[in-house]
Amino acid sequence: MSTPTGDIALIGLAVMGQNLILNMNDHGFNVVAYNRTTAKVDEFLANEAKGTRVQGAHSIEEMVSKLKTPRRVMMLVKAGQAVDDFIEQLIPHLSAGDIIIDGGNSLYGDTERRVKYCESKGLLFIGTGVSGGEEGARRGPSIMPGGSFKAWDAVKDIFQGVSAKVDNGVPCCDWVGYGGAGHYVKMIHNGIEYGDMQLICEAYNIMKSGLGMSADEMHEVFAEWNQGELDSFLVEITRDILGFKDVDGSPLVDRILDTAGQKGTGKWTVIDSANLAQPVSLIAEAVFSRCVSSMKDERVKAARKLKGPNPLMAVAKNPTAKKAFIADIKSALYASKIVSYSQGYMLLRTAAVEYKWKLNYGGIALMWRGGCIIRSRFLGKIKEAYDTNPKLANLLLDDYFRGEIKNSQKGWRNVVAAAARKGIPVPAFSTALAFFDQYRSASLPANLLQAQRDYFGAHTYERTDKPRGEFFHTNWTGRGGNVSSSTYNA
Ligand code: NBP
Repeated sequence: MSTPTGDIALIGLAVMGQNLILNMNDHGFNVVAYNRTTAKVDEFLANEAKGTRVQGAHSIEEMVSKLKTPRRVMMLVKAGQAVDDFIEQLIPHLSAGDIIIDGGNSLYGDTERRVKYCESKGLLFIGTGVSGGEEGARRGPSIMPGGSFKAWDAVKDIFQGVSAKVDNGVPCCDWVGYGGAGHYVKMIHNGIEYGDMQLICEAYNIMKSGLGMSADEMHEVFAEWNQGELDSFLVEITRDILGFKDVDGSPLVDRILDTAGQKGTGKWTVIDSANLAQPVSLIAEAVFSRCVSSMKDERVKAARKLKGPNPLMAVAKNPTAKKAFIADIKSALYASKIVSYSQGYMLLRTAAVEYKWKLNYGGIALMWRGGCIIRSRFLGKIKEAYDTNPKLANLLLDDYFRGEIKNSQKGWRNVVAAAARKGIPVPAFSTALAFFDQYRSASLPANLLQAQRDYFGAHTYERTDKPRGEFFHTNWTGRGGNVSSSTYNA
């Protein structure tokens, strides 16, 4: 048998797998390609991979036999059972110290389990987020690896080599942490992506419904926004989408049905935020907004029966006032985005404590700065904030972001108020503002809430005139007993 020459094997020849293989090949790595449906291996070798050094394999055994040791096998397949099935198929062919890598969008809890399982078999396991879609995989994605730390040295050159680079060559890839940490960070990335997309859609909707603007006019606005602090991949593609014409020359965006799909990572972020008691309200609104959008038939029926104000705003007719209002929309988008990232980082910090990960928050911002869907200039500022103060309790308290919110606040409030008056839904702008106002409130109406809980369920309360940790119960009606409920938070 000839000496193995493969640096890494990649299972899964769909859009991500094929492009990542070609990217690895460009960087000098010898990749062995395999797919469940093996006909795709032959198609790939005969077409996209023609003329490269990529090798094909038609069975797991053949694939493994072509790899140098320690063997590195990466999967880019549908998350879930397919990953577990491949692990089972791989185990009999691998030896101690070999590395299995899952680059799909797996749930972090599954990755935690797989790390432990593979380590119990003497193998190493990495669960890594790979973001950037087709273009990222081909030209340089953001890569967020976690799992068995012992495997990092053996994959670092490949991962950092093929990843996106920022600031003259800094890779958007670094070790995240043990167990499911890499996939967790990717999940938060996707949740934030949901939030960013929803915020942009709300800005678009106010311009369209409230100001009566055409796709071409909005194309100009997004082009301008992309020059400043909102400079980001998602604002850039929104600019291009709004300028894109259908075959008859009209904007294609106006012909696209308003029902959004989702594949789960936003929902997982929200579920975990609820489990960890972290108010990630903006991502939650983004997930629920997709749910409402998908109720198209019901909405069409409701639109005939439930009437609200005419959405067209008076400022739409006055060019100076319109321009000023567009600037306010930009402020609302920017301030809400700051809140969304603050909430995402709150969840990351709590998860790090709960799941015992040592996360580098500035490093995470750096990984997201290039290659991935939420890449932006803004993330450079987040990195600076955490580099200056790695223990920063909340991004909103950082001097730079505090200043930015201060400057944006008037416009932000104006937009939320105007949208409410005109019946234009802005769930993400409004929840961001509500959170901001709650977070900066030294006192909230939860005193009344505690009284209500104690009234009907004897759940007890603490008093402002007594030390924290002392709990009281009042017999509010004179009919209740003196027994109180236990005090705990679920
Ligand atoms: P898909 O998510 O569409 O998965 C296609 C691959 O999964 C094919 O190789 C297919 O094999 C294999 N597969 C399926 Br489907 N069911 C299988 C099963 N039961 N057993 C074994 N193999 C199975 O591909 P993708 O869009 O390239 O994404 C790959 C991974 O990367 C996913 O986890 C995805 O969530 C993640 N991701 C995707 C993107 C993106 O923009 N598309 C971005 C970032 C991350 P077959 O050819 O035999 O059907």
